Amino acid sequence: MIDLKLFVAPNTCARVATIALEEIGVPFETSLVRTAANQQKSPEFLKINPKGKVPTLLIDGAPLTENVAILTWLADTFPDAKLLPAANDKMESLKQTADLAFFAGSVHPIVTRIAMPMKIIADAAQSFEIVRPAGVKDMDSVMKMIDARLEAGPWWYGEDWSIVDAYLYWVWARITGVGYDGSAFPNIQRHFALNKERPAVQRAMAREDVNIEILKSENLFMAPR
Ligand SMILES: N[C@@H](CCC(=O)N[C@@H](CS)C(=O)NCC(=O)O)C(=O)O
Repeated sequence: MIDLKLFVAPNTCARVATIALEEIGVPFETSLVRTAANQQKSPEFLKINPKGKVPTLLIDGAPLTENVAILTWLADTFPDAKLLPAANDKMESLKQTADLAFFAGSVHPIVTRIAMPMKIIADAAQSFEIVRPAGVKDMDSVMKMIDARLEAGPWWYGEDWSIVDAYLYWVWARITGVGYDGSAFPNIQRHFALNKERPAVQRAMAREDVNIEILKSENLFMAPR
């Protein structure tokens, strides 16, 4: 059996890979990275992932980084879990990669501007007054497009759930968790509610809750704001 260890931190995009692993149902361990203590930039962690980011997946001790790569590897290695629809040809497969890359490369940076604006401008007042509203404006256009795509629904690819849906679940939770007004996007709201009902999503969230309690007990929990 493959030994799988996922480096995670609560509320981060590591949730997407955690959901993927829970959907697969394979045994795996999560290792909590204390971002408030900058553990992701510690020499020990940088030896594993020089980019200093979660998620990082150790596969039999060898690290794989980047959500797109981790999710694609999981989908390919555990096809029975149907993390992505079966692709009939290379082009179909590339379009799925494009969907994952869209969330990782285009949507995630806007999430950062909304949920962690102080990463863009350190000055707290300026980050909340300038960076966040600009992020919200850009996110509105993205969500308009996604809401239209989900009109037929219920999932990104129609009838069958995929890991792209977990990506959207994380994005939506992260931005609405800091006050993003999602009322104009009923299809995404419905999508989010459906995701919350999935046992794998609930198990992933339970893992996060355990880690949140650990961080609170160490005074290292940064509540979304
Ligand atoms: N491109 C990476 C982005 C990973 C990333 O930005 N992770 C964030 C959490 S959402 C992180 O580790 N932040 C810690 C830091 O930047 O110090 C991916 O898609 O996996």
